[in-house]
Amino acid sequence: MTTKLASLQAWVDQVAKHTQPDTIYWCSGSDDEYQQLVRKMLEDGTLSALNEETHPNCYLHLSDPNDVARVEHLTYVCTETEEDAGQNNNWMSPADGHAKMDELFAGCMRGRTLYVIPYCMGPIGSRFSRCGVEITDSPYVVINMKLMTRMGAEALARIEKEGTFVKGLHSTGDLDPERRFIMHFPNELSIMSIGSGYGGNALLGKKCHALRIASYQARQEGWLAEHMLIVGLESPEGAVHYIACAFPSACGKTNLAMLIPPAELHDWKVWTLGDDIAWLHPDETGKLRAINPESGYFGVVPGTNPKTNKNAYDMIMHDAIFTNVATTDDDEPWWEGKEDGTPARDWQGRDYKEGNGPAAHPNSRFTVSAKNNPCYSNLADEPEGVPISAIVFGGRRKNVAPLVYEAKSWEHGVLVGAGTASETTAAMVGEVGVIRRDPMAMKPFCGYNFADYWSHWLSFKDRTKHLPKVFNVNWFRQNDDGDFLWPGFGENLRVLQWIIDRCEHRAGARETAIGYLPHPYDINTIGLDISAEALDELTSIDSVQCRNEMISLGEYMQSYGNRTPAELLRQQQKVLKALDEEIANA
Ligand code: OXD
Ligand code: MN
Repeated sequence: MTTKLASLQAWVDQVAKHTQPDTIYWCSGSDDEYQQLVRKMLEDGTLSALNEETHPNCYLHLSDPNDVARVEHLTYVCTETEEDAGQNNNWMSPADGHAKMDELFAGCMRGRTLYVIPYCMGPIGSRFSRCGVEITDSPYVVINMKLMTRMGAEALARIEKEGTFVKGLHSTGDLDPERRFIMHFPNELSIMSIGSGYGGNALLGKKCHALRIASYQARQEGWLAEHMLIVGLESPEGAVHYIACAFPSACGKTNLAMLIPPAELHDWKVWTLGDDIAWLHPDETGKLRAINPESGYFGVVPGTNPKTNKNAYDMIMHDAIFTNVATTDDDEPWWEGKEDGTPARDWQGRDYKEGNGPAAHPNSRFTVSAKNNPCYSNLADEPEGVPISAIVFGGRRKNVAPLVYEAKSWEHGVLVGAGTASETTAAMVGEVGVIRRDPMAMKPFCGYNFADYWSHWLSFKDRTKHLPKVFNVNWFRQNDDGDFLWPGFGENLRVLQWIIDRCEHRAGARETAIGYLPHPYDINTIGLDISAEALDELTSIDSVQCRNEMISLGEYMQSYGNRTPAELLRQQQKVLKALDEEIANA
């Protein structure tokens, strides 16, 4: 396979000339090709086979120990001016970015195969989908891309018809963190990544294309590319609502997207559309429609068990790639929180010893096709996507944020999104558990200046008639003893039920300075073991804490200078004033 698209052929030729691979291979995306690559990697040790009886067609990849997470400090957005990238991104001029990357890529594929991967983000036939081509020297990337995207011949046919595509060039290089960079050139629709074989740094369709480049394109074209799961909730009466939720990395998006209703809500059905990324477009009827650009899941493994996420647990029992998990004596994958089996070898392939830290890396991952998911929505391949009833923001917060609240308007909802902050997790290199601002859960992923991004969000007020309602949730609130107040997981459906009922104008709430909060009795707690005190705490706010939070959010937004939309600052002042009144009247 090659291509009849001259611009694509010319780019592949030029990259090959520069990187000097031994061979060039155009990926067809076929199952045979996947199997052949797996066989090759089993032979050279890139993969090892897991227990064929308990985990058919499952493989383990152990990455270099210093290449286990996204590297935000080495990730750049190369716009013409530094202001266009914003302080939310590392910036380099396009000329400097190219010079640096050209030097690093020179001859880097010697002795290796250059794989050309045409892919489509979103259903092949959807007007909302966008295509790209990733060139990589990693067969591990190829097999992951096969599960995560619509990859191969069909995508190539669309690319040849359209004539445009995002160019993604990747090489694992020598895995030296000193020579590791992930650069984005949004004006050229191109990405260059070297020195890492890890997921978000190397599977360029995901964070690099579907979020950073796509968010940039979405602003130009009038849509939104967001770090959101999409889930369909079908009530016992058969009404289905689709909601899109933006939570920072490793805060439970995959679990929520595959939620299993608790016994008392067994007559609800939950359908997964996506677990990480949503592309939202206003449609002709004034609604916001969402597609999931991905076709698989690259999820955090630790903590997955039949109680926390039975759907995920079942779907990774076959045809899955595991990265950086531990293994048992009989080659089953093992991770902290699996609650079955004992580790024999850790994520570095060493004999497991307690003093050596966790057996599975905290950011160990599974890759599976979405088709493995028992609650995969049959609308996930629908070209027109699904209409969104509610947008939900959330983070991991010990205090301040209540269990759930509803924004008072779209503009206020944008402020709520901009105020998202969360304790950091192992998904990125750096300290875990410190609070950081993560507006709309897009801090690592917005391909341009956040201030312009907030203006873009606000502009939807005039773009479409029936905007979704906006909510905020926090499953992670703790009491003074450090115990979680809310059980989370499947029980979160009770909160989603309130959200849907608010959309249907049939649930109660009380107005507070920060938004509409449920009364404790507005949350369905039938059969739930929760104390009245816990529920009271979850459904109330500490106005002084909220005031401090609002002040710090104001300072943060103002640090973006005069690009920060005045409307957002007006919304912040409004909430602050209402909090002042609440405090004065207390
Ligand atoms: C992810 C992330 O891998 O957000 O999805 O880090
Ligand atoms: Mn993510």
